Amino acid sequence: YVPKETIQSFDYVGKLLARLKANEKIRILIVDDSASARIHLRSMLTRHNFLISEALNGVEALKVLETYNDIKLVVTDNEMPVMTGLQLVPEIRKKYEHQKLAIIAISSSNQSILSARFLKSGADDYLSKPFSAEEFYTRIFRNLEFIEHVEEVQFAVDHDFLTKMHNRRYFFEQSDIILNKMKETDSNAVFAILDLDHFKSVNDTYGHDAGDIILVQTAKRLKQHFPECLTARLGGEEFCILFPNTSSEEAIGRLEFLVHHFENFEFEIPDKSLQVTLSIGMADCSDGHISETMKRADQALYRAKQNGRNQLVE
Ligand code: GH3
Ligand code: MG
Ligand code: MG
Ligand code: MG
Ligand code: MG
Repeated sequence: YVPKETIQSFDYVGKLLARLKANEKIRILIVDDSASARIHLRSMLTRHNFLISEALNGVEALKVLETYNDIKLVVTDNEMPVMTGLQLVPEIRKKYEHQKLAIIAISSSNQSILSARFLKSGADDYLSKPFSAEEFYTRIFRNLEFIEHVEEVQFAVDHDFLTKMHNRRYFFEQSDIILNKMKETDSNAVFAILDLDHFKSVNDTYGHDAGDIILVQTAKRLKQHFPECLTARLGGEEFCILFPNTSSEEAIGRLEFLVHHFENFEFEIPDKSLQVTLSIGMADCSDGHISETMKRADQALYRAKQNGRNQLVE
């Protein structure tokens, strides 16, 4: 029996319900050599609609973790043949950090030292048997809630709030990784900077809210047109695209298409539709430094504006 207040005191339960409606179930891995223990844990967890995977020992648990990359929580016994819980936890931590995966150890051992050893080796929490349903759920929810909070914070750090596109910070971090990979494989990458034309007058004429709608719709179109590229909002009405494994000719073709697409596209704002054109500056990433490439793309963008906007310049 779990008092209703206990469950309701967790924000997490509300979020859990929202996720269930969206059909996003959360997967938990149960590791225990005892069939009756597994059945007991499974029945408690499926009552809250979690998806469950099972493993009979540590070695199997590591395999299951590889198979499902969506596991958020591992609930593990200690005494098991082949690999114990205490051996399993540090193995999991070599690959999965606390922010991505929580581990709760369960043991009937009355050794008080065991909880400390589990926590030191990388577990997040410890339950000794027998435990009440109330304690069990409280620890499960608290650990999942922590992971969820970290995910939310990480999303806010990596994305632009208005358009939900990747932000400038994320772009610089990832472009370094991508360009280093390109260097290793001797492949070409192309960078483009995109700027909406006369956007200030859109705001002045139709209002800031209408401007915001256009920025959001622009972000959506960029994600749709370039799903395999790194796209980001650099700031204001400026966006960028990094094309990995792409020749200049191919990038030119796709960017020319985008310019024409914007020229013919009607943005929907309340009670009206309007056209907004796009200027693009493009540069090859041959020197392998994003900041150098960006300078050249910026100069190309400047020329695109000078030449009358609504065009791509290399
Ligand atoms: P150009 O063709 O030379 O690029 O002209 P422009 O008007 O687009 O460029 P300018 O740099 O003069 O103005 C950019 C405008 O973008 C000004 C600013 O108010 C607007 N802006 C920047 N961020 C946002 C935003 O988040 N929402 C809205 N609605 N407007 C924004
Ligand atoms: Mg056991
Ligand atoms: Mg502009
Ligand atoms: Mg400007
Ligand atoms: Mg601008």
